[in-house]
Amino acid sequence: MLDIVTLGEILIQLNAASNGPLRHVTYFEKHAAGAEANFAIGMTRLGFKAGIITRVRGDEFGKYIINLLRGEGLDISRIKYENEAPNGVYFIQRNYPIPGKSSVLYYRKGSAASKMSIDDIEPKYVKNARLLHLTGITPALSSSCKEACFKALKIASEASVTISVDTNIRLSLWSDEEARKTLLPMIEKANIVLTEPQDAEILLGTRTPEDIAKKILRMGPETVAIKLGEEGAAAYTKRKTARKPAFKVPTEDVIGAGDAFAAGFISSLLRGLDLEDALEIGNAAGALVVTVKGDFENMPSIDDVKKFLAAQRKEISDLR
Ligand code: KDG
Repeated sequence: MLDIVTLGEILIQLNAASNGPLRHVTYFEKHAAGAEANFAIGMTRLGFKAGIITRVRGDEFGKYIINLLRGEGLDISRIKYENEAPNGVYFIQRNYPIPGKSSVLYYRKGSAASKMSIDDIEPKYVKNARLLHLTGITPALSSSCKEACFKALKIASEASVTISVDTNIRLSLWSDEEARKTLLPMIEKANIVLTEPQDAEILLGTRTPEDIAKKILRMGPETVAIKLGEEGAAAYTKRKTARKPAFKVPTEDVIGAGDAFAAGFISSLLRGLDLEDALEIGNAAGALVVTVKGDFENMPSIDDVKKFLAAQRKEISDLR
């Protein structure tokens, strides 16, 4: 039986080997990633059994994606082949236009994963899981993907499976209005919501963590985590509030940090840890992921988290 079920696209990622505008970059490193797969890999490394629902084209890139997910220990039994459409591709441009940040260029319209539909959602697969994780990316891929997300949500909520929603708004995939119309009903069904100020501004008209949390908690979820980038993260329930600063680490590529945070945070809640520890573990996972290229490669195991936190505490006590 699986702990975690998610649905999402895994894209081929071409990560610039050098910094600056892509028009001047000659070499790229091949990776594969996708917010939901990054999360599922993170959860697997942290000791949970996760499965992903998606479609891939069975070409060389599709085989690479499948090998990678299988190698990471994910359940791939619900991945369908969709050979009439290509696998989505995206490029990562590093340290341009904003130093210290990465930006992305997608080639994913009409991709194999965008063909997912309600037929891909087998009720038993979702019902038997402990947690269904969705993000704002999959429903933005196509109307059939959106229907698939809502079908999974309905099944999970009727079967009392815990639901987590990470808003992850990508404005290159849809408009503010479409994001709002889709994500607010998803948030209403969720138990755990992860978001960030830019997304909350679109969805709720506020960027202030306390206001974001208040509004979301009023909609039904029990726990809200707000990712604050270099300022760390905050978490709220009706009774408790916690905030933890980010760890300072050398940054190679910031993409994937949010998914790592989600895995660290949610896995800790599932383990019964309190909000403070969940935030700290989420922040640790986020910090580790940004130190290497690729969106999930440095997702930590429990042992990695322990070593990282011990090293950080030593650095802090050395300062005193
Ligand atoms: O959260 C990281 C994702 O943005 C990245 O892995 C690619 O899924 C992706 C997307 O749609 O941007």
